[in-house]
Amino acid sequence: MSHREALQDFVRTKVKATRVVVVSNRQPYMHTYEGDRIIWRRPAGGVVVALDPVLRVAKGCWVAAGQTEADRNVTDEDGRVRVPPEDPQYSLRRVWLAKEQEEGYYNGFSNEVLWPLCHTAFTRPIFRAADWQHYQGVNRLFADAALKEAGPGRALIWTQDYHLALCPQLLKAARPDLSVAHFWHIPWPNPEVFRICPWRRELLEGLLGSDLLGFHIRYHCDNFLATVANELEAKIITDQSAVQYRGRTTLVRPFPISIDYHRIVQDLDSPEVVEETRRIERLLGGRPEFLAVGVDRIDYTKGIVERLQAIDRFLERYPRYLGRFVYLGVGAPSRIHLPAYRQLRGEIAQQVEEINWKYGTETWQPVVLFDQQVSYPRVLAYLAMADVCLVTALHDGMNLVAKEFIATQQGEEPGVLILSRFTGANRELTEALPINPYDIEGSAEAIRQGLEMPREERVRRCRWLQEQIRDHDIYRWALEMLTELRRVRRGRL
Ligand code: GDG
Repeated sequence: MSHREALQDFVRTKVKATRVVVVSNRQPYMHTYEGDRIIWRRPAGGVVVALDPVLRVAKGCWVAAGQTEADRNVTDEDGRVRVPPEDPQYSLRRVWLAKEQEEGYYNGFSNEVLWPLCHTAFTRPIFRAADWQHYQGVNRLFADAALKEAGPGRALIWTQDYHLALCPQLLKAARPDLSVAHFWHIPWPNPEVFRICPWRRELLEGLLGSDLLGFHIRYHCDNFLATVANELEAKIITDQSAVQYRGRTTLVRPFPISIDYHRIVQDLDSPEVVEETRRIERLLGGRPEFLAVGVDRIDYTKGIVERLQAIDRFLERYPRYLGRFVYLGVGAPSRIHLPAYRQLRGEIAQQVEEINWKYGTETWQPVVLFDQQVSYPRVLAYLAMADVCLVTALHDGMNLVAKEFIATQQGEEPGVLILSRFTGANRELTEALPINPYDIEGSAEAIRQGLEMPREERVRRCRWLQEQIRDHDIYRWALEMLTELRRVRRGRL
């Protein structure tokens, strides 16, 4: 039985008497206008891939923020619409946020406080009392919508990420009988860092409303437990990795998130990916002799500046690659309203220009950068073509691109993954070439080593990594979380 079937089987047999509600900031389906016609799409992302099949089987509900006018126009007066639109199986309940709520809760508190606070990337959080007020208010909105959807009987509410840290506690306070799980998709910092947050106690208490709290790796769990020990009068049960606080117990466990490995392998042969591959080759004027690829949201945690510095150093140190090596970078712009992100985009553009000016010729540019969102088939095409994939994050909860790259390397000449030690993925993907992205010389050397690695070694490492990811795919992640939740709830899910 595949992990996907095992997950569906678990939901069908073990969760059958329970209403399942998933809560996340980002919605699994989005509607938009194309002319006067309403079309829909499924935003890319691991969580949607894993939880959509759970809800399809459970016939549950997903609560998320609506975004567009079309989103509003397809929903009923409670904000509900049946999805997937082509074959309705469960409801999506959209929560509507006013402009200033979005500004304070999303841009402000989530992305200018929690994001920099939890990533060691040396960007200072900006604490504003007004953003905190909005964060609290919006978390209440999500929790209220989830409670309505839970109905009066047995229910499991699965909340996601750093946008919704207060939800678990709000849910439990209203309904102590609910099963509540929360997954935190980014790192958890050490207590020294977290203690600068003026609202640290409230955030911790919010998360401790969960029965089960998941992080990607053990290290983040340990940091969380140490933070709780420092900040709250709570009992830490170390051997069970649990916290007892105000008469409740929260289990804290690692669940490394992953990808839909089989689907990626299958999609590689689709006409869309084949067409995109041709298009990219045309754009580059043929396939370069040595191709390095990077795919990221443009974010200061992804180490894009450091990656470009390493490429510069690599070309300086190994001039034999001049005219033969190309770095193709795809950077989807994100959080563009925030000054730190606008500044980063400018910095990257300038760096690319300098490198191309320094080494480029009339017929060859070493760096080609697309700073726009591209389609999923295009991402697969880029990754599949690469001789090396550069994942240089300064700090990353997991990093799915690393896993996606490995899944795309199905041919007889697999490429090499260069992977930052500061990603969660580094713990599992031990046959990648590890780097410290701050060490520019070391990264430049890793690029050379990756490009010159003998075929036999590339094949051995890649097949090992593929087996690892195939065995630990996104469905297993969801199944393990549900199984653990059922265990802590003593079978009462
Ligand atoms: C957070 C945590 C954790 C990127 N550009 C395009 C595009 N992508 C896709 C990638 C990948 C996803 O977006 C990015 O996932 P990552 O895991 O690499 O990074 P974050 O967005 O920071 O995600 C992270 C993750 O949550 C899950 O828990 O791993 O640590 O920070 O799937 O392929 N997809 C498309 N066009 C693009 O231009 N279609």
